[in-house]
Amino acid sequence: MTAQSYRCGWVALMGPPNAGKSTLLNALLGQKVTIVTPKPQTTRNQIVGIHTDEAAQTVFMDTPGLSQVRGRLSKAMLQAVWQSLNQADVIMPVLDSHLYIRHPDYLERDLAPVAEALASETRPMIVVVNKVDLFADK
Ligand SMILES: Nc1nc2c(ncn2[C@@H]2O[C@H](COP(=O)(O)OP(=O)(O)OP(=O)(O)O)[C@@H](O)[C@H]2O)c(=O)[nH]1
Ligand SMILES: [Mg+2]
Repeated sequence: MTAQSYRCGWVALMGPPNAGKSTLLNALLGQKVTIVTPKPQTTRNQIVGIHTDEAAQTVFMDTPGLSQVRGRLSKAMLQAVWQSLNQADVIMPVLDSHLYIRHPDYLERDLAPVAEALASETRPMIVVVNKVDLFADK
């Protein structure tokens, strides 16, 4: 491999609280770098994990869950989200698919702050449909 073909990029994991962003980051890195709990709003600041392989180095940024419920997200938490989004080359919204199968009415509510944040976005996005292990009919 030539030095020119080695790639480096920043990826921001973002999305509603409890979607599994921190779990995904730990899984991608193969080690625990960020806290995972069943409680929403666990991630409170910007957490970064670096994945290195022969082809690329990827800096993954975990962010606090974006919630529509005002007051639940402190200024510092919101700032951590914007800081990560500003730095990102690629944005990965993470969604708890099992939640929306059980509660389709929650989808619009949860997506509103995410859609608002990404409304005029032109960078590449990878939407992660998470927690598919929780139902049989994929
Ligand atoms: N079954 C299942 N559970 C998952 C999966 N990913 C995450 N979880 C569970 O979902 C809960 C929330 O996971 P977190 O990774 O803390 O979620 P988060 O999006 O970082 O949450 P905040 O930081 O609070 O916004 C935990 O109980 C995880 O174990 C998955 O793919 N499948
Ligand atoms: Mg988290």
